This record gives sequence, structure tokens and C-alpha cells, in this order.
Amino acid sequence: LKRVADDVRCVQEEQVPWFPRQIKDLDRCNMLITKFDPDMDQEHPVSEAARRHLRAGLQIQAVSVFRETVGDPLPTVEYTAEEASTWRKVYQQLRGVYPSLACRQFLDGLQQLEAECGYGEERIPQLRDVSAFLKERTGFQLRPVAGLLSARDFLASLAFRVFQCTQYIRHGSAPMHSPEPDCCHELLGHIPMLADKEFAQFSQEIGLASLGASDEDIEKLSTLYWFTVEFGLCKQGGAVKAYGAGLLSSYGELVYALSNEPQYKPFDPEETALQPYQDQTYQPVYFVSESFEDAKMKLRKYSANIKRPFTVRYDPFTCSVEVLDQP
Ligand code: NLE
Ligand code: FE2
Repeated sequence: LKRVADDVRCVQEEQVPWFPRQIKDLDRCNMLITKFDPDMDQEHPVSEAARRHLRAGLQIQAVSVFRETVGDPLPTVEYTAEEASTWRKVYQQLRGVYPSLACRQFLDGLQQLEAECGYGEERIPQLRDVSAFLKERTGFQLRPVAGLLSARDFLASLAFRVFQCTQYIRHGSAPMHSPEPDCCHELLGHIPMLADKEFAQFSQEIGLASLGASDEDIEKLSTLYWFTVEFGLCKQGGAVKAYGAGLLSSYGELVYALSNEPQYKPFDPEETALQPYQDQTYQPVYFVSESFEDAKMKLRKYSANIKRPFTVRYDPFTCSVEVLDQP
């Protein structure tokens, strides 16, 4: 009888996809799904300098950020004058509309970054400084990455309060919208939100929920992530505001998303998780939650209900995940 039980146990364990247990395991969580190869794809509208950063990013990834100790200084990047001017344009335009279109949590975070972390139109903040800032606020740290990661790898890093960030900047010919993540998207869209304690906690919970989840659950979780953390809208002070990073880093889509032109649906995780999406142009539909807190609570509840044959617990002292068998 015991042997049968052990066999069953083995089968069950095999069915669970591999997942990182320690922060250094994140070295294995760098599966890129960006179709862009800096050396092959000459048609892609990025600057020569962006190609350079991209190559450097790929090298960093191959070398391993976590090999020595977590918290190795992140590489700093010299941006060209042209890149600095792209940043300036993006910053100026977005900054002008944030007060009326962005949610309060975002505005608070941005204000702190401007006061204490050198945010402004003058220069592109370095990941190294921003990572140190976040680490003090919410324990989040940044890791440079060369492009869009697989959903499984990206979500797994959140479980350890690691946010994987691109470091190159979008092409100067299209400052108001980029189909792929770039440093404008990370620095302006994501970082102000990650400076919020509750949002950081919530992001980590999504990450923990994703560890060892089935492909189907990862797909649903990343769709939910897409329509909330990336493109979410919420009601606040009698108006609809943006809290999604993909909106807060794209002047074009931010204005469009709040123009009444697209379709709006109430945020309901069960339904939202099944909504098809694409990443090349503006979203045809946005999900609006009753409040920012409401979105967080609903998504948290959904994540907590994902079925797995075990539970996980994060140990902040060792930065590792304990795996416990379900009682
Ligand atoms: N469309 C966003 C932007 O222009 O900043 C980037 C989205 C990345 C998922
Ligand atoms: Fe993003």
C-alpha cells in the first residue's frame, strides 16, 4: 500500500512544473519571448544605441545577475543625446496629463521618485538608483532583462519581490506608444506603483500564486495581470483613472483609454481571465474596477483559489519559498 502511495506521490510531483525556490534560482527564469533579435531584425524601429543596450542586456542575462550575491550593483547605461530627448518628450507629455488621468497611488509614488530619486525630464533614471530606492520602500529590487519574458518566468520573479526590467529605450520616432516594454514603460508605468507598500505586497502574492501552477492557470493569471497591472482602470473620486503601467507609459493609449471611445467592462476575474488580448496596438476593451482596492482584492482572491497540490510560503529571512504539502 505504501509503495502505491509513493508512486502516486511521484506522479503528482512530476506534474508540477519546475519553479524557483530560492532567489538565485531566478537565474533560470529568463525565457525571452520577444521576437526581436538585435542582430537579425534590421527592420525593427529601434535606435543603434537601443540595439547596443539590448545586446548588453542579453549578455548580462547570460552571465547571471544573482551569481555572486543578490544586490550586486546593476550596470549603469550611458544614454545618447537622442535617447535623452526621447525620454524628455515622453516625460513632459505624460507628466502633463497624469494629475487628471492617473490614480492617486501612482501620483504619490511618482512624487516621491521626483523628490528623492532624481526623476524628472532632464535625465533617464538608472535602474541601479531606482532599485536601491525601491528596496528601501517595499523590498522590491530590479533585474535587467533583454525583452519581454515568458509569463511564467516573469510572474515567478514577483514571488521574490524581483521585478525584471528592460533598460533600453524606445525608438525616437514613436515616443507616445511602444508595443514592447522599454525603460519608459518600466520607469514611468511600473516603478511608481511598486513604491506603494500594498501594491508591492499584492504583486508578490500574484507571483506566489503562479509558482508551479498549470500552463492553463498561468495563461489566465497573465491575462488578468495584463488587464489589471498593465491596462487596468479604476473608479476614484467620482472619475475613472488609470492604474495600469501600459497606459501610464503611453501618452497615446492613456488618452485613448479614458476617451470613452473603447469598450469598457466591469472587472470580474472569472470573466476577465478569458478575454483575448494582443500586444501590438491599443486594447479594444478595458476593465474598470469599482476602486483600486477592489481590483486588488478581487485579483488576490482569484489568485489564492488557484488549485495546486501544495501550498507555498515565502520566508523573507532567507528569501526563499517553503513548499508545504496540502493537509
Ligand atoms: N504600450 C506601452 C508603452 O508604450 O509604454 C508598453 C506596453 C508594454 C507591455
Ligand atoms: Fe509591463
